[in-house]
Amino acid sequence: MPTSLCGTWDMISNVNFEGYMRALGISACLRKIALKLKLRKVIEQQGDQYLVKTLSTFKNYTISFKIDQEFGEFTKGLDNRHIKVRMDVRKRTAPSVRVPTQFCVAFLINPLSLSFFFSCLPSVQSTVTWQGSKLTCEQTGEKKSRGWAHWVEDDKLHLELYCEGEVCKQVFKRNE
Ligand code: VL7
Repeated sequence: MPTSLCGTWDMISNVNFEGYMRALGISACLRKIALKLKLRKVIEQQGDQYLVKTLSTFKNYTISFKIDQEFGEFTKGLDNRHIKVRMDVRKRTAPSVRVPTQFCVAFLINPLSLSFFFSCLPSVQSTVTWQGSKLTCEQTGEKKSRGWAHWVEDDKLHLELYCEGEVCKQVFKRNE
């Protein structure tokens, strides 16, 4: 079993966050704010279930996942609107509901309900696995080669964030 990543970690360095955010399509204004942040990671684990929180004075972002199990990640407050609609339709177990055609049409042409519908779609499909001692995540979606890797080295938490050839390297020290 690799070294535990659990605990509270405070950022001590952040290299090429700018390039990573640009690759994600984050606006210049938001990038400027984000660059000034000292991020904190809180990692909790119960068996195969993980909780990873990224905290800052500006925004927080939390994901929870099981190792080797794909999940729809909605990157809320990060790059939100990058959508990949998956074409594989799962077998329905619940009984289907019939909705009057007029209602469907009204719903579909209503910009409010449309934007709500799209805001509920996950931005990426993510899978977290152990690659040796590195906890790695592959984020499949609109952006190519997107993901991240976490590992502990010299009692520091390391994080590499990838997107379309850009690599951001962050290092965190333990918060006692
Ligand atoms: C999460 C942010 C830039 C938008 C605000 C910056 C707010 C604080 O994916 C990440 O962590 C993984 C691995 O630990 C777990 O989710 C990094 C921060 C990257 C991307 C987007 C700029 C606006 C940052 C939430």
